[in-house]
Amino acid sequence: MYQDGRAVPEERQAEFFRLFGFLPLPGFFDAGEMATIDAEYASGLESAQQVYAKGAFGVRLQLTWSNMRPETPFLADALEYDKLLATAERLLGPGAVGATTNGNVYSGNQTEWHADKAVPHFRSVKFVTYLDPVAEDSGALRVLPGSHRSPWHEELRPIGAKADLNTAGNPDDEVAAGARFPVGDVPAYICDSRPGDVFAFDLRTWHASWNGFPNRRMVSFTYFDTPRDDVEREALRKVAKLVGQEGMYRELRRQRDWMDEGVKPSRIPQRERQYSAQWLANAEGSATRARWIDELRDWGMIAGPAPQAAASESTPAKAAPASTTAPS
Ligand SMILES: O=C(O)CCC(=O)C(=O)O
Repeated sequence: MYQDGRAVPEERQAEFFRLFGFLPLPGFFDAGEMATIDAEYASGLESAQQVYAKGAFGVRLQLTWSNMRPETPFLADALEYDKLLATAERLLGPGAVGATTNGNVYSGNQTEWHADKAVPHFRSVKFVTYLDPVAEDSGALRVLPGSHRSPWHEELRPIGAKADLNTAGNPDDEVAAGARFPVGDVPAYICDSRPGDVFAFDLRTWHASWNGFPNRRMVSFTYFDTPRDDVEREALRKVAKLVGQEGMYRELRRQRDWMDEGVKPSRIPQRERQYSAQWLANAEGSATRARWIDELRDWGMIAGPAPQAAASESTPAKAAPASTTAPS
């Protein structure tokens, strides 16, 4: 399937993704790519830890950071990487827009059932790759096939632990207990994974993990589909608004966590943004990225100054201050 370094998922697989809301892509990254991803993951985490308080891993003992940073050049450009982009376009359509490239570390022993986004008519794909082997009883992703589709998506709310799916990270709304169904009681597809395997899922698909180990490492790449009509455009704007709101909650948590560690507010490092000035500057003049930046700006994912203005700001490498929200 992945010959000559190019991913060519067949139409049958795209149909599977549309029907079931996820798609296994075994052996997607080769050993060389995984070595690069591993090394950049370490650099990204090291930088992120200078911005996020040590030990303060937020919801689900999870830390997520943007890889649109100079220390992680492969991951920063990965959304334009042939293999990933071709796969995203096959699953969504030729207008797929690269939205986020993130690093994630999980140290809790479970991730409760949730969907990353609950907005109807929002079409997207997130690719995740775990850097360590994970299985059913050791933190493998599990997904509920078909749960990206309404009304099944909405009917599944009782399996989630959160009162409101879109408030993850709000320090005042951590309903971590109280799901009616423990993670393992919900019948699911288990995404057993070895390094190099990738799983694609729609951000509306319900997913979870069980019995994970400390420092479970994962990187993710997310694309949004270009809206085909006003309803889809409105859905995207709503998603962007929610991402902004989640970013605000995450920032509040971050400040609280540093202060819990005894750090004075004036000493708290500048927060990270998803879109670094460097990524927005698009120094190589990629027409694809330029189009994405325009779209992301139009939807409200990128706020603030235009790319040229952002690029000319002097930018401390570790705290990319260009614009918009924290990683999702
Ligand atoms: O690996 C996990 O525990 C959960 C992953 C997840 O929730 C996500 O990728 O959105």
